[in-house]
This record gives sequence, structure tokens and C-alpha cells, in this order.
Amino acid sequence: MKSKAAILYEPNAPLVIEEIEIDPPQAGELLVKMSATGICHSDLHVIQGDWPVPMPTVLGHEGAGVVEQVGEGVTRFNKGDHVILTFLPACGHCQWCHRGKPNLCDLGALLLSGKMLDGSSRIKTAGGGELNHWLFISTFSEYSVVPELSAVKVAGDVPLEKVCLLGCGATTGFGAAWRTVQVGPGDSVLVVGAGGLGLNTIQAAAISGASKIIAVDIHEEKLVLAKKFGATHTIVNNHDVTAVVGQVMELTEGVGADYGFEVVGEDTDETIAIAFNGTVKGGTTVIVGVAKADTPGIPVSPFVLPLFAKTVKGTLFGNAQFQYDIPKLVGLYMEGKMKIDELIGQELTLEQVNKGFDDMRAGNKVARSVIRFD
Ligand code: COD
Ligand code: ZN
Repeated sequence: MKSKAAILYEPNAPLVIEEIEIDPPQAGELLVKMSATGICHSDLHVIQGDWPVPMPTVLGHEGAGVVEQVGEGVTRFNKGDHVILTFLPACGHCQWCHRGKPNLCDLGALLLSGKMLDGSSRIKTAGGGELNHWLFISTFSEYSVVPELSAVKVAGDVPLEKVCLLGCGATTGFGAAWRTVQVGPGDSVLVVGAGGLGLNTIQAAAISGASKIIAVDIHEEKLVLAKKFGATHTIVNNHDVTAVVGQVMELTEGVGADYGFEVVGEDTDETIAIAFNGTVKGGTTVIVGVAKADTPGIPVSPFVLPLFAKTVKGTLFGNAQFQYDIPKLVGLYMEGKMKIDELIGQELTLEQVNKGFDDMRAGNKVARSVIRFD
């Protein structure tokens, strides 16, 4: 079948809207009619050439839609089901899934392959040229073939144009505070980067009862939003690490925050230094951002780390048990206890996808842009 999709042919080029050809879903796969997809910073990393991703590719990994057709052997889904697509699949059988770490599922090894789980492709250009899948779900397309292992079913009355953000950013950011470390009542929290993900780390900390939540960003506009999501204090990062850490110390009785989160993924020499040096003795620094693949290391002093008995932790998909946690977060949202609408600064059409990335680059326009297909 034909589908309109946004293709990235090479790094640092605009996405091109074209009709592509999609093969029917194979065993264990679904054809999904996309309702909406968020624009996440990870796709900007790909556009910038930060990570080794095969091109041309159909980007987008924060989508939700309606099942149009199911492949052979699919039993959990039927035509008409509403689904949120996750940027990672989980097989449920490998040792990582059994250890309760579906975010580390063995299938993740194929994530950047550009193929489906069986190593083949379902998409090509209208002229028959090669196209790569992105994270198995390529959501910048009216229709997409996806593994059933990448889909989470939701009720028919859940607004897909909002909860699509749970397929990546909202769950990752929320999970960093809720699952990776368990922020608790009275804790102090420092969040560097108040974008689509960081705002969710802030709101998870607030829901968990943190007493002090300090948000750091380079843009005032993001810090205004951070307050809406539960930040108690905000600091503008003027690229002076010592000054920012000094302000964090002033706000935390001179000791630092119990938890420091890095949620930027760019300028990591600066952002990790703020998160790490702003973390209290014995506290934990959580690194959410994935930097450019050739970044040599992180600015963590091997003098300070052991002497202050700090922990530095990486996190992927917020350590979410996503088949279980996403329905839970949908429930919180539907009960009005989790903010998602407030994250969405604008809705765009697929044709406006490059505007979405321009606004993300500008940094001060919107927390999230959502592309709507219907
Ligand atoms: N200091 C403080 N804040 C900064 C700085 C800086 N030097 N530079 C930019 N910022 C702010 C921006 O103003 C913006 O508010 C925020 O950082 C970034 O927000 P977004 O909305 O552009 O980005 P997100 O939230 O969509 O993504 C951030 C990630 C860290 C997730 C992303 O960059 C990344 O590394 N993704 C891969 C990691 C991952 O697990 N992703 C999940 C799958 S996508
Ligand atoms: Zn993402």
C-alpha cells in the first residue's frame, strides 16, 4: 500500500515528504494507521548525524494509532485496537525481560539495524529504492508496520494525540525519577534540561513528594513551564558551571541535591558537570541524555566520585516496565494527575515536520510538537 512519509536521506538535510510503498505485516507484526506522533530530540540527534543510523530512513518514534491489519500469529491485537507505540520492543523471554528489565531486552541489539525484527524490510520508496525503518516503528508515516512487541493497547476513549508522548519522552522522563531511582517524599532534586523529557522528570518528582525541585535550562521560557510541572526553583544556565552549581548549593543548604538528572544529551561536558557537582555526597546522578557516539567521556572527577561516595547511573526508557507502566501512566493522565496536554506547544501536519525540528533547535518555542494525521 501507499503511505505519505517523511524521509531523512542524509544527515543535516531537511526531511522530504514522499509517498512510500509499505508491504503487508508479516508474522508478529501490525499495520498501524497513525493518529499522531511527537517530535522527540532523539530524532534530531539522528538528523545531526550524532549516532550511526542507516539512511535513508523514515524517522519518528513517539506515535499512537489504530491497528488496521494484523500479521500471522498475532493474538494480542485485533483490527480497530488503539495502540501506543514504544521506541523499544520487549520479547518477554530473554534474561533481561525475566530480570524485570524489558528496557534492556535482547531485541534492542537490532534497534539501529534499519530492519524489522526478522532482518528484512517492509518499506521502500515509490521508485523501489531502499528505505530503513527507525526503531522498528517509523512513526513519521500515515501507516507503519510495527512489531506487536512495540505496541501497548489503550482504551478507545484515550486521546491518542496526547498519549502518543508516552511511547518515548513522557515515560522516559517520568521513569527516570520514578523507576531508575525512587525519588521520595522530602527529597531534593536537580533537573538539568527542562524539555519534553526533563519536564516529566520534574513532574514525577513532584508527584512523588520531593520537597525541592530545581530546574536548570538555558531558556527562561522552559523554566516558566518547569514551574507549572512542579519545579520549586529555577536557574538559567549561562554556561558558567561553577555559578550554576553555586546556586544549587545555596538552595540546598550547601550540600547539593539528593538526585541530579542530566536530561539534555548535548553539551554534556557542561550539563553532566552541573548534574554531578550539584548532587549531594552519597547521592545519585542520573544520565538520561545519550550524547554523540564519539564523545570521549564524561566530566566526573575520579577524585570526587569515591571520596563523596556518589553514584552515577545511566537510564534507558526510564527503566520502565513499559507494558505495565504505560497503561498506569495513561490512567494517571485520564484521572488528571499527570500533565501531558501542557507539554504540547503546537500541533503540526506531517508536511510541517521540519518546522517542528527548527523549533526544537531554537529551544525556547515549545516543549513538544505533535504531528496529527487525522
Ligand atoms: N544546559 C541546560 N539546558 C539545556 C542546555 C544546556 N547546556 N542545552 C539545551 N538545554 C535544554 C533545552 O533548552 C531544552 O529545554 C532541553 O535542554 C532539551 O529538551 P528537548 O525537548 O529539546 O529534548 P527532549 O526532552 O526531547 O530529549 C532530551 C534527551 C536527553 C532525551 C535527548 O537529547 C537524548 O539524548 N535522547 C536519547 C536518550 C533517550 O533515552 N531517549 C529516549 C528515546 S528517545
Ligand atoms: Zn524519543
